[in-house]
Amino acid sequence: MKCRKCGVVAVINMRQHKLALCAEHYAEWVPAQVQKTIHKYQMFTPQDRVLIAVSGGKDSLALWDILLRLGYHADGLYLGLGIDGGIGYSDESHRKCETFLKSFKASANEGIGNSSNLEVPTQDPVVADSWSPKLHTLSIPDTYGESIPGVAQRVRRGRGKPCSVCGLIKRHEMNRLAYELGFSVLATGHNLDDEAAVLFGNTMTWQVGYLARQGPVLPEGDGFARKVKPLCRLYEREMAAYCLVRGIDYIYEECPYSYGATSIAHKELLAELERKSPGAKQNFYLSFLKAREDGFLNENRDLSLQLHDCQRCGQPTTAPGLCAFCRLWVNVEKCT
Ligand code: Q46
Ligand code: ZN
Ligand code: ZN
Repeated sequence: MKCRKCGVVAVINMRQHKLALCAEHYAEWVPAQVQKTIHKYQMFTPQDRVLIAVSGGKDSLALWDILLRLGYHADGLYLGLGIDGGIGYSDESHRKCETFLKSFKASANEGIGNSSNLEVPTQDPVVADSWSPKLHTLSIPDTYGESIPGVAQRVRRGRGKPCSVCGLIKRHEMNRLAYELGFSVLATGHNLDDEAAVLFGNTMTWQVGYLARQGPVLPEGDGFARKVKPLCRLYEREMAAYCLVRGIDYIYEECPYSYGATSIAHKELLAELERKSPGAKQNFYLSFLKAREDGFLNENRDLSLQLHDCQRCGQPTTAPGLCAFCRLWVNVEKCT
């Protein structure tokens, strides 16, 4: 298989695009696709400060690399969850984020990586000169006195499987930190496989509320940063290939609690469909977005939700009193 652009040996063949590319052209094609997504869904502009939730995995580190190469002001946010799983999972994933930033800065100083062929958006020159990316780190056990698996052990919500409390805590803390650190946008590395699997799950049970909120952009609201998913049109394998061609070292191990998740079963089903019919996943997700845009879910309905300020942390919540995050910690304190 040869690169469509230059004819040398291709490193990836994307059957859904009928496109094969060599390493060099692939490393340029991916940021160009991401830039198109950012533009199409009006995610952010070069004037925005973007906070990326980085986990040390391939998607979030690839996203950080791409946004920096495109010239955006993007910092990383790492949340230490206190997960060991016999492999020192949290420590190792934190190290991968630190190593990424160090090597990105080193190669940027040597002028590697910021390909002149990339369409770099115009920046505010004052900010561009003085700005340099940072990794913000917050450890949940150090801040709140308990790790995620520890919280899950104590409260009924997460017994045996910490993902539910983990999701709740991560959402709350990412939102809080984006706000406190003055970022207008919070970006996550969800790829098309993730989004298609979530869509599949929500469709199986017709979760209309979730479907109405599932999209590449969740607009900002009172006390909520705008949330965006710039990789939502790229396949998971494409992100792995991007890390490979860019030399990004990421944590290969999944979180030890991810095994057996329903979303993994849904991913396997969709992968089977994709094998038989290249582009099936992409069609499923992008047609949904189109239908949503056309008003199929009457999106505005949910936006009129009445929000209250949580009495403890001040973040918006749908019920008066405490938000789910604060109720969780009150329960943990009760069980101490
Ligand atoms: S980190 Fe947390 Fe995931 Fe691990 S405990 Fe579950 S939700 S699987 S993205
Ligand atoms: Zn090529
Ligand atoms: Zn609260």
